[in-house]
Amino acid sequence: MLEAKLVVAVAGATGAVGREMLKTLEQRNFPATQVVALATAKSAGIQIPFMDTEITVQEMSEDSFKGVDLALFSAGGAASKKYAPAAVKSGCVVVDNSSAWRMDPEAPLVVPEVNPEDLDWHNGIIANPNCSTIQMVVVLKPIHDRATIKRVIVSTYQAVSGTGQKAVDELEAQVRALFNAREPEVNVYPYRIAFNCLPQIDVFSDGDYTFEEIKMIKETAKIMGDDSIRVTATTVRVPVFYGHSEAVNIETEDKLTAADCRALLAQSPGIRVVDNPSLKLYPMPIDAAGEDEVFVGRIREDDTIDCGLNMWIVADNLRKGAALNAVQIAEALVERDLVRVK
Ligand code: L14
Repeated sequence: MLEAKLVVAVAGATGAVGREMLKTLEQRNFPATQVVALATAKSAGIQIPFMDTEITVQEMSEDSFKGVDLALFSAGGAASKKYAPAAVKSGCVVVDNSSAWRMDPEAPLVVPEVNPEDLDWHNGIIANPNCSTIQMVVVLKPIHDRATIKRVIVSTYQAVSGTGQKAVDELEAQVRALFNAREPEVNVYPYRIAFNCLPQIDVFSDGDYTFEEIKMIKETAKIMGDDSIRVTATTVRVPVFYGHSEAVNIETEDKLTAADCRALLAQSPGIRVVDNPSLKLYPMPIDAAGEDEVFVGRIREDDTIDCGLNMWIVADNLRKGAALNAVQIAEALVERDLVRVK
């Protein structure tokens, strides 16, 4: 499908998302002639299996991007701020998974099913949205186009893998400790996550909202290209390893019945509708983990307002929520001839 042959770098290659990026490039047969794995000095020398060989992780520096056409970054906000501009200077296009550039007016914030046209005005850095935002806007987009969304109320149930491998390890260790009547260690989150829910993701910010909630609100407006959609959010960490879930209430201008919404979403890109109450079928993180689509179910009309819908949206936060969306952006850049191949 893709003609170009590119030199691709993954910055933050040993992290949970970085590893998923490499896996996704491989699985989707991305047209790379060479893949460079970059990380901090601590991880340099680690071998990562890729295709039928292994690639050796190199320490990232400002010189790492010479000769690289496209870089996928998931090395944290500080590394993105430091190295993405250096990469762009050496002629590289960057798809960045941190929150460093998302609200920068110079950087498009893209979900390919929603706003691929925003790629056209990139200046070298394209931001990959927050995981919870991505899976929500994939579903909001067709509904907005059909019935005009006025307001969204979302509550999230987010997996620990979003925080990284260390949080996956901590949940497992805490469960083991509790089953062995030992005191669980708490390092990653402010409180124990095993058998608990934490109504805090990221730091507290304006108006006592968390930064995760603020990201969902602001990023949705930017991706949808519409400030008139009002969004409010409560983001919650739950003891799930992989897969974020969201309970979403949507108020629209025009009436959309639950049946029409189900039919609309079933034929929209990137969505799998799983919604059959009589068979007890609905999306769950254990089913979405490892999958590419955004799963939607529990679609019902909210009869407390004239035009309202409730639904339940689930996706793999490391795939569509991060690595897959970044690779889909890369594919769209190649298709639109927006990478200057050296
Ligand atoms: O990309 O789950 O803005 O702790 C930061 C918080 C990703 C998820 C981002 C988490 C998020 C992360």
